[in-house]
Amino acid sequence: MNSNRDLLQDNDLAIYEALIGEEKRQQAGIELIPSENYTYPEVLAALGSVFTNKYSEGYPGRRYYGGQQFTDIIENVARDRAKQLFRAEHANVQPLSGSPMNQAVYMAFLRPGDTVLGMDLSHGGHLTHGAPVSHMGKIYNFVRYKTRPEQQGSIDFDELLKTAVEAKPKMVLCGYSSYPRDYDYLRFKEIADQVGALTMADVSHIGGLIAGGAMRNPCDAGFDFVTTTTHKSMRGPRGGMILCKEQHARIIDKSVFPGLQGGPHMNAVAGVAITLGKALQPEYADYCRQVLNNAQVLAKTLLANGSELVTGGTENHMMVIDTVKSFGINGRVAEETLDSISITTNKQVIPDDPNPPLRPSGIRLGTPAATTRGMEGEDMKKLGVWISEALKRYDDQSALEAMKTEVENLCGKFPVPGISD
Ligand code: DSN
Repeated sequence: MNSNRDLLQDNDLAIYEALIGEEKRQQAGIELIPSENYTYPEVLAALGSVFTNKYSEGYPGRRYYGGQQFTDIIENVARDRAKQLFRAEHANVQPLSGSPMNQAVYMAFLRPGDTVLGMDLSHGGHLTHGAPVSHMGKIYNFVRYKTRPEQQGSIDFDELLKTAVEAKPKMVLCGYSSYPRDYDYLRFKEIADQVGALTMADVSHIGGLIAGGAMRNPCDAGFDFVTTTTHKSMRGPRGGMILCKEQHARIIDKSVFPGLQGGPHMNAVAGVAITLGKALQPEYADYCRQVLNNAQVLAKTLLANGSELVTGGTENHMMVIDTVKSFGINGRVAEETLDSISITTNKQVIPDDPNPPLRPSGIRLGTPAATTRGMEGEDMKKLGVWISEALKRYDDQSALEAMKTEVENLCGKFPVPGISD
């Protein structure tokens, strides 16, 4: 019998060839975008399974369509594993991804015009945390707080308290997509309690690292809502989860469905269940520690070779290089230069960036994907030196070509999970 892949080759050559091209690209180079990872082969199997055929509006035991005996099993397993890993009272595993996940929380507990304290986008916050270009930023009144990049990116909590007293927010939101530090969640909670606000942490980037015990867990600090995507450090399929206190469970579930979404993607929910099962294994804690160790080595190598890092270093899996200050090139040129040596990163705004988002002043890098491939400290040192050399010699084609060969030789030793020869 033909494999699914043979069928694809026979019946849709354009898509087949793009798939083969993407596999070759992923295998030949290294993924250093901090929000990306290589998922488990078991998750790829679930994503391509018959669960994709099923509509499952509602929740286990309370569905609107028949035929749910197996979808109920996977959703219950996913919810139980999520609660166990995060020490959460309730878990909703249906959000299709990060943005709807956050919208479902806002729409459940805020009214249009309500005030939310959220981290400024250029300081590392996310679009859905109130950036003026997002619909969320238009519906709610986001008051932005900033970090102190020159003081290791710390948050000025005295200032935050003053802002909270003045703004009287309904919700205090923390979380980030480009902030290389950890948070003191208890301080956020204290401030929220002082002004009677709800607390929400969007830990999408570090959800996996929290599940693996390598970073602080806002559920332990008594946050009302903790949201996380499942495809970043967690290594799962694309999706989102909302963890909350039991007292909010009914309202959150209603907000996800029927409030915001229709049928959940049950093939992805199966993948989330598998991913959370992996995160419960002892090896997963080792993986998370190695992600952080690799980030330390990469950051130190970059610093030693001429990079200026936003906040001066990292406490998590990511770092941001100010490429304008360090090498006199903007983030777009830096991203393209590294692409040309098979190292994938992304251009990134830095705090209060004077440059626009498509030509910002930096790039963002992270270690979850490289760690998944089995890379360790010595490999990070090599990558750190090549990145620095490439950014210094961005207009030297022959030097870049030589580095590309070295990068691809290294990557050849670390197969991408789920891609066969
Ligand atoms: N696109 C994600 C990231 O790269 O951080 C956030 O949504």
